[in-house]
Amino acid sequence: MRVSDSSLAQVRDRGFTVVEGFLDPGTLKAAQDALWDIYPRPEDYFADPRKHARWALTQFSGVKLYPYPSWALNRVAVYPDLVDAAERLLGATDLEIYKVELWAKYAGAINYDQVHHRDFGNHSLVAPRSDGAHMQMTTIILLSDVTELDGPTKLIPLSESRDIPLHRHHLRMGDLVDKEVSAAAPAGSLLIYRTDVIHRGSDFKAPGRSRFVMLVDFQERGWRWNGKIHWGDHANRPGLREAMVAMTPRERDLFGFPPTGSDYWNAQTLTDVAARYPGIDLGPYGKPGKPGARRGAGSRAPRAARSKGESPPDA
Ligand SMILES: O=C(O)CCC(=O)C(=O)O
Repeated sequence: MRVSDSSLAQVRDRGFTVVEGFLDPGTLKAAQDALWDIYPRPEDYFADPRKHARWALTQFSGVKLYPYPSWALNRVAVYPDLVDAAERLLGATDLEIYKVELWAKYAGAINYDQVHHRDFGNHSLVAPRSDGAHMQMTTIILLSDVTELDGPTKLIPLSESRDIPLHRHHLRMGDLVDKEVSAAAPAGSLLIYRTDVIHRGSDFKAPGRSRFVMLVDFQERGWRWNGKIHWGDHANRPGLREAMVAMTPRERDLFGFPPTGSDYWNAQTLTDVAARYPGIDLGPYGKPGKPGARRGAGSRAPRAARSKGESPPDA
């Protein structure tokens, strides 16, 4: 579902919004089914929690970084309406996905209550601009129903926190608890929030409950003091190769893959990248040639020489 302008205005003004029915039913069902390649099904977990102790060591034990073994999960991060919302909220098309995590929580595994915090503390070296310029867009996509019993995210509207200096990104719980808005919503819903919004994860309120979400964070490329992950560090992990093959050039670009028209692309790189990602369609980037002679480190031709001798094949 396309995120409405009024929902995006709510992110700018209140700091967050919840969009119900965001994922289409087919995408949601396929992603839910694929969760069990990674996590114990709730009935298996609760049959004997001691057998699944690895998910209960800390409240972050259920966090799994992108990529995942299946396209059904990997595609959620580049869901077209999510990318569209990021472009419209951030007012830019040169975007990057700077973090994707899946997070499973099981009631009773551990106490999932968090202190109030602002996410920029570990998404940026500095502080967000309060005028919203170059905002980072953080999201939580619900892959299971999250009722008040299921540890919903609790958020404080910006209007209630304007007097709390930004440098305080972790706060002891106080009167703000009374101002919390719960992001309880059905599976398939999307929570968008800003990194200067005070919020917290909360614990389950009943036994036998579980919560599965995917967190996908976007930012405008170029502000190098912001970010969390370099995807090159994850390129050899299962699922990334298949994801790069399945994605469009635009979707790959969100992970830092060289875009069409980049002077990275030449006959040699087209051939070698095609060999690294069997099945990938590199047509939009140019025409492959014979593998080029490999240059050793330090022998990179200066830019002027490269543009003469190695112009992109479609240039
Ligand atoms: O799990 C949640 O609902 C929120 C988690 C969170 O805010 C965090 O870990 O920074």
